[in-house]
Amino acid sequence: MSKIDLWFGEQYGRENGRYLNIKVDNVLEKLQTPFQEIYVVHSPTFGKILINDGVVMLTEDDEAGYHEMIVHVPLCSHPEPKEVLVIGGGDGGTVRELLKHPQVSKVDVCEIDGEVIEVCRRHFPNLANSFDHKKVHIYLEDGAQFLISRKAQYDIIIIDSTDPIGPGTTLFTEHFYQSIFDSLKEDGIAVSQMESLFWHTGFIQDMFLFLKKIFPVTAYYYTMVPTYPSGMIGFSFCSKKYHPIEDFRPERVAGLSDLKYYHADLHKASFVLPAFAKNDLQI
Ligand code: SPD
Repeated sequence: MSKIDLWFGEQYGRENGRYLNIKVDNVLEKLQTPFQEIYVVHSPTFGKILINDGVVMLTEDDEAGYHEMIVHVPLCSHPEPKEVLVIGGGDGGTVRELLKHPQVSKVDVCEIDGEVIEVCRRHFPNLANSFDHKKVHIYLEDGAQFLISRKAQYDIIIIDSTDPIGPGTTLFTEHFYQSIFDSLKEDGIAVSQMESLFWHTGFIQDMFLFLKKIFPVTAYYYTMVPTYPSGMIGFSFCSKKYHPIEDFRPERVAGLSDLKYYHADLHKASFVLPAFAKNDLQI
């Protein structure tokens, strides 16, 4: 038994000294790609963990709450979600959930860092095996560049990105969301990870100032992920036509297999915000 205690702590300047410590019993892989530093470690509590540039991307134990909610909420709000684009999502968790919807005929994945996909194939086959499905097409490109030549092509776009720091910052700009709008069909829906209601309130408010200018329907919903900052993470729901509650199709949920987190009541409940957010954020 080692006398050395190894702990990982996510240090993230904007959070003013708060961070979660996770006990680690094995470092399984470390590599530096042209885009980021990637670690895969093992935790006795959370199983394998993917860490990009010091930020927890997923753990085996709690990834379902994130991937099920970033996928099933928009897909169960759209009458015919056939053609889907994922920007980021190199671990495969979002694609795994998309493939549970029989209506989906094509999944394009635009991931800037192909090494993420390879690392996840080695360590997270439960997620990354989804890339082998015949409906899935992988493009190793910058998301903003990829959108330029794809106008009005997608029913759903999911931005499964890292945090708005470093290279990720371009995925949280007004210009980028205008491109997302242009690449959606006339009734398309876009969903993106949108940080913590508790720790990033100013950031979320700033984002919604321009999201509301671009999209006729906008909303914020959230999920619980114990290993993300503050234990939760939210999503922006941006739509050209469909409303996430009024157009929700609960009958779809019964057809989804192996759900750990998402269900029909939770779909609706996830849009109900605490008083401080409802009153102050005006989102
Ligand atoms: N603060 C961490 C946010 C990470 C969001 N993306 C995770 C990618 C999982 N597919």
